[in-house]
Amino acid sequence: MRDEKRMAPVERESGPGGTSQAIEALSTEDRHFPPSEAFRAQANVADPDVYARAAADPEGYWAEQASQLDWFAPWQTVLDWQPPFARWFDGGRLNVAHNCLDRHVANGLGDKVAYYWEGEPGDRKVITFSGLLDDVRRCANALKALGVGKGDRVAIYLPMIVEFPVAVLACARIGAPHTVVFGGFSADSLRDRINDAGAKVVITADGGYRRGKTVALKPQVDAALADGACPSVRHVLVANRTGDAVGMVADRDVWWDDLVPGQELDCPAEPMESEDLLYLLYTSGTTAKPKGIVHTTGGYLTGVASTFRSVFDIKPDDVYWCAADIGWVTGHSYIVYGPLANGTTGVLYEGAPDFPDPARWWEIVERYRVTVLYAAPTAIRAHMKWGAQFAQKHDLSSLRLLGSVGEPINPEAWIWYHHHIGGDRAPIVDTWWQTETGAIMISPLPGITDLKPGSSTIALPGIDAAIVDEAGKPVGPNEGGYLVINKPWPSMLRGIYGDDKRYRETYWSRFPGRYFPGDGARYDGDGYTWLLGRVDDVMNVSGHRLSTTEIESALVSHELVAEAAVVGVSDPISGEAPVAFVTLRDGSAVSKELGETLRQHVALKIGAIARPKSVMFTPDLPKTRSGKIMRRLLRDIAADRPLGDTTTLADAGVVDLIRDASRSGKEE
Ligand code: 7RM
Repeated sequence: MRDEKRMAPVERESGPGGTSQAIEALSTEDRHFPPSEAFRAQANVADPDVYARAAADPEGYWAEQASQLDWFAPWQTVLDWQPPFARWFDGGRLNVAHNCLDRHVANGLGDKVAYYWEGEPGDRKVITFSGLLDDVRRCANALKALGVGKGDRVAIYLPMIVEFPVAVLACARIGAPHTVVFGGFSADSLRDRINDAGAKVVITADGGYRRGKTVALKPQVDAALADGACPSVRHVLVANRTGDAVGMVADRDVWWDDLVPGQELDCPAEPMESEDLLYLLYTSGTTAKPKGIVHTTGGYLTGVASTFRSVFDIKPDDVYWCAADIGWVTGHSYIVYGPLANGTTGVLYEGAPDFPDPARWWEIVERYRVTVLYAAPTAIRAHMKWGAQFAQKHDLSSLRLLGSVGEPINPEAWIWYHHHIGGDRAPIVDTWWQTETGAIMISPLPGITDLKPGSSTIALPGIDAAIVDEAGKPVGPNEGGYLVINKPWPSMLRGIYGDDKRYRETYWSRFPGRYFPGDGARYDGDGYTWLLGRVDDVMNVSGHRLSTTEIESALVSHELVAEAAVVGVSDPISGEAPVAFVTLRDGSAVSKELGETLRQHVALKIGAIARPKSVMFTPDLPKTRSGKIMRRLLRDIAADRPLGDTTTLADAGVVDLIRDASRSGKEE
């Protein structure tokens, strides 16, 4: 189970309240940050006309983007749309690894750095485009030697080491779809994903490093495969990372270092159909079975390559760092495929942001002169909590653009990021998208869009988004509703692996013919998009709609608060009431008075209706391994219900701490 945010929206009992009612909690955020003249003058996309041009002819716009890739054979049709099934660039043939590597090497970029890699213990590697291409060819030949052919699925369960992008690209090179399982997932989750995908080979490592310790991976694979639980798996390829002793099963397991380095370099890239499967990536729903999100070749690469260029304003000498893990879609699209398709130099970092101390990220930015940094709000808030002094010790003047992804970024974190990291100079692109969308959908274009802290601004060119009520009618400004996407786009999911029925029901049944991502949103008077969280995170208090996000934002705007999560609990009078979980900044003391102060603070910022019923102080918040706050769990704690599945907790101990705090009556 990944995340409460992945709950199938159709399973919600009631909508986000009367959508005709104006949202009670209007943001008071009205700061504007227009692009500087200097930024605008050099931006990749600077002509606002691009939106109108793309809207007038979306297929033409996307065909233009696709034509920037290298195709072995041209497509015959741009789009074949049999709702809800899309085919993009049918008839076209291409190879993703060829586009990410071979064509750059052929264009004289072989010696350009593809990745600066840094292990947590401090070991470093520099890998060029031609070096990466050679490694990918050898790994691809090793996979062939293990019996993997075109169409066979390969599971990848690796730490953030160079072998990770190598393995992913080797699969793409030979047309073997990968299914990456984040290294923090349990053996049980790994087994379910391997079986659903029917993977023939598993690529793993002995282990990886996290906060100064090794984390075992191969033993988890052994546990997943034990007692013949994964009958499709023939071999396990094991990268050498920690040197920790692991058992190797005869005839099944083989060390990377024994098999890969000795392979031939000759390995032509397989010409793939545009709609051939590139990868599966599993994401949880409300039912126990995770959904295998299907991404194909031509449209996906078009989407990630194009948005990477426009949103991050990427230039040939940029050094780009996405501080995510390749195990999540952010890493697939914006560590591997989007950057490499553009021939961009990237940074890969293996470990924790606070090892050996909270200056680690800023040291990395300074060492490699990182120009573009893409991170999650939860990480930004962690840095806020640790304090700006760690960033101040380092030269961050190379940074010219910052990105945010994964959840709404509260204005306080936005301003902190902008000031302390971006030196009040670097624009912030707040990018809304999902595993299912494949690529960024709603985001500023940094040379065009005025920024507002906390708003992901407007849908990108070629993306037709709307906010509608229960009946599918567009809502007016400042009336919350459901975010929908009206037209197909190239990087959209093609389905849920092996489950067309669930695909139709989850995404296409609530608003027939339109894609429903499960998020609530509102437009402000300027037509800017404010994401309100998953529709199941929106509360209905006395018939008024309240966004957990806005209450959290209000709490975090208090100087003593580091992080806050708000959930709705049922209340006999108001229907639902907000309950807040609050982590204080280091050194702040918990008191009953402070709880009252924070309740008042929210009332002051948003309105009395939003005042939390109670405030519970916690040393930490329960997060999924991808860093999203588990509001479902908090809701259970708040209602003192038995806990659900906690396997995606970053630290299962946090739950006990919170529970203890709750039971000992520390809450207000
Ligand atoms: C990329 C990723 C998707 C869900 C999505 C939203 C939330 C992501 C933002 C955001 C507000 C953002 N994929 N979300 N980005 N909400 N502003 N910029 O996170 O599949 O893991 O999650 O995350 O609720 O539906 S994901």
